[in-house]
Amino acid sequence: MLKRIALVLCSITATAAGLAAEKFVPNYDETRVPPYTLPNPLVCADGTAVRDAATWRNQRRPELLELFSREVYGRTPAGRPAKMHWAVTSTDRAALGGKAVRKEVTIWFTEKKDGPQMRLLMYQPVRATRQAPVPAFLGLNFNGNQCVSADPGITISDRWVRTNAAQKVVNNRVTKESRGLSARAWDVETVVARGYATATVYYGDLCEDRVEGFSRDVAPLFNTGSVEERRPDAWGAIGIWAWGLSRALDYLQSDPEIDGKRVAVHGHSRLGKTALWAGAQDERFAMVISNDSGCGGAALSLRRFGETVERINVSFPHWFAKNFRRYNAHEEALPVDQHELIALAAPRPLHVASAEGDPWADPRGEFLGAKHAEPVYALFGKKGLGVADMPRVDFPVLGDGLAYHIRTGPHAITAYDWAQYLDFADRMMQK
Ligand code: GTR
Repeated sequence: MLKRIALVLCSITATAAGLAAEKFVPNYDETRVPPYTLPNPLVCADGTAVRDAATWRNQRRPELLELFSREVYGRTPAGRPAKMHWAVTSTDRAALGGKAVRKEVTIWFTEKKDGPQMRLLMYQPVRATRQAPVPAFLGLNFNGNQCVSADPGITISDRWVRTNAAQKVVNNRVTKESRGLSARAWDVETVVARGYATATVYYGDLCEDRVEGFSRDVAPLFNTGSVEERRPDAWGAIGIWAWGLSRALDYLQSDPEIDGKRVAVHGHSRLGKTALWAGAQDERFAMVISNDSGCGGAALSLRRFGETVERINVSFPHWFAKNFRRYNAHEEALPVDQHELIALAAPRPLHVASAEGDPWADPRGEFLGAKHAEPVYALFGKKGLGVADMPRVDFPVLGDGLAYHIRTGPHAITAYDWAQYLDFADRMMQK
């Protein structure tokens, strides 16, 4: 009997989830965006108006961080584990045909060499030295470090990878043919030629991008529990990935050839959401870049355009805190919206990018996310974007503290996007 009830319950839950997904029709019509009032980043919970940078820093910023931690991404454990350590496992001073230095570093999160760990891959200009350390870009990758360049010297990931025929992933393992398959999205040679190092880690080293990921690597290290059984404010995979970015920064700040005070964190799509959350929490990041991050990233949730809170929580139950599900189809109850996530980077430079062919990520919502962060940048004497409305496609706005562009083409990160990030970084980080 009990078994039968359990079976019936199971099938009801499965049907409910199926129905929720099925009935979801994304809105792509601007005239059907519901009226909304954004939460004001400049009013504290006790009603205090934020009129200066000190009140922002001491009162409002911590409040917003707490709300994003508790209600959206889940709580991040503080600092680095006591026994975390690393080793540079290979260095090639004549990589990419002599144009770059390649390093591989393993970062172990405990004292155990067979415990949770991540592998960082880095290219830096040959001219980077202890005397003249270079700024760097840091981002997670989707398919293993070997995807970012065809360089045969990169160690191939042996980790679980989402099956993706285009990326030559077979049975959740990458093949040798996956070398360099995302090279266009990383543009390593251009970044290095422009005088920056570029560092990356496979996000699956931290938490596999699936519900089962919570049973290995970083999640158990902090007794997170399973996706469904964790505390309502426990972190989700985005939180874990963002934590990994901070641990990668720990290493970069120790590398004498890198200027650890000038490291930009970037990411595409779900990893763009991750970069924003990492940059919001960890003020050591000097610049933040969100490429097509969409819902739960730079796009305003209240617009319900393209992907919505409900849709993302149903499709990816492991990405956010369980608390975030309370706002499924109830965005109006959210105590924060994503412009406040962007504002948490202030006064550090932050660049939001969209693609015209990516309505799912709500380009206008991403623009407005940056636009409505301007009042916080103003507290620091920065103009922000400095434009009243969304710029035309392929007309980037590199402003004062904030930048935005929308380019032609699909959901992706391209050489065009990199060109804008590099120009903005030159202005903001090379001064
Ligand atoms: C989609 C998801 C988006 C975005 C994207 C990606 O399926 O709905 O939120 O993160 O994946 O990461 O490529």
